Amino acid sequence: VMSPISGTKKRTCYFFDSDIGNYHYGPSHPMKPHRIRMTHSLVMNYGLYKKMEIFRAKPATRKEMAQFHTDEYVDFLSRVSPDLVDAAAESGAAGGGAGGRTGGIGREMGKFNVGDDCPVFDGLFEYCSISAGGSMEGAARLSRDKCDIAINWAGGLHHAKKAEASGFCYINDIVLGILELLRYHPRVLYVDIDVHHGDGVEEAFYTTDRVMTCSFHKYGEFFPGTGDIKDIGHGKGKNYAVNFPLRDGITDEAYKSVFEPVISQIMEWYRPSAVVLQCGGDSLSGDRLGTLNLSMRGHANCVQFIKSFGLPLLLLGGGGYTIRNVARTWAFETGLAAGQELGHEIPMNEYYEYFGPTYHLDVPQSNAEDLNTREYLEKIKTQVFENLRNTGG
Ligand code: TV7
Ligand code: CA
Ligand code: ZN
Repeated sequence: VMSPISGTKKRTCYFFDSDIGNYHYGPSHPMKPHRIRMTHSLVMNYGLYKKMEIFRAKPATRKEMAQFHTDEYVDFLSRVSPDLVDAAAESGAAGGGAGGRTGGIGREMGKFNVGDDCPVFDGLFEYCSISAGGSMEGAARLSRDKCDIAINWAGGLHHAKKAEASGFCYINDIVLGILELLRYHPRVLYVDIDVHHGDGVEEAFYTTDRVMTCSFHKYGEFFPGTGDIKDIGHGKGKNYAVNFPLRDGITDEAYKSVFEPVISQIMEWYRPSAVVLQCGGDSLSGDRLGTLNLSMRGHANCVQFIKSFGLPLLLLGGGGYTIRNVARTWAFETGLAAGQELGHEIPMNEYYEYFGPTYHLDVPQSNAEDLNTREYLEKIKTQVFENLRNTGG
């Protein structure tokens, strides 16, 4: 007997482009698109292709990207290349373009915040097109009722702004996906479990009540520095932005104790007709940049809980810098979406050596101290509830 909500069979569409793993931010850069290819290898070798439809999305065009970004910024991304940057550096134009014979590429890089966190690399624009194409096509298939859950692990690049790159993100595939959903859905809920604040998505919809954004993130001396509990939206959007600031070391149990009640209240009061979940894997225990302490199951519980509401759901990637654990978790979450719990033993696959010495699927919690006291979490939760009550529901 199937339970009416969580047991209902879901039609899952999964987007993957085999080129994605070939893009490199640079040798010491923590962002590794290769982890998406590792995830895909697990997904295939666990046999999940039998449970879902797999697509290679049409790469997003400049025109599609310009539905959110400025033409000028999209143009720049499509033009810039490592060769151009090197040429500018040689002619002395990279620093500010004073003697620029190369069209002031250095000035533009400064203006669009392209440089160290967001470097220019080979194929940058194609990489952006693949990421955004998956989220847009996923959203379109959900809107046309071609599936119940759409997955794009190459998406989730939540820091990108209208005319600026930020925090390893250039094109905001999430905003583009939500804009697609808004063509059919009156209200879209965006939830962000990446350890960083989902600032780009929040900013894009800060003054509208048609999108509610909700980010859980480490707050306090941590990138990007925004996401205070007091930031709740503006104008028509007042009370439609939710921020849950966290301290280091939150565990599965503590995270669940705030995530589930907050999401339940939002569902009850906001009544969205579609949901986008950014599943950044840097909230996992042992992440190279993150400082939280979620196990794979603690992270995946968020996916399971959101799925249980039975709304059209777009699942996206995001951060995640201990790549073996990101691949494990996103594969497991793909299984949850497709209705198959993956077994404990990692199956043989092209990247098997990454998963040693255990060759097990789980990402365990550590014994790190949890600086989120029960009182602290209760206080933040109560304040979030008070803000929500003002939405008039
Ligand atoms: C969604 N943290 C993105 C998260 C973006 C975080 C940052 C780095 C970093 C960049 C590197 C690098 C790094 C070991 C880590 C204030 C700065 C400090 C650049 C060197 N190693 C997501 C962005 C964050 C780049 N940025 O949410 C090249 O860490 O803190 C900052 C800003 C200025 C710039 N410098 C770092 O997960 C996808 N960057 C090594 C090489
Ligand atoms: Ca977040
Ligand atoms: Zn992050």
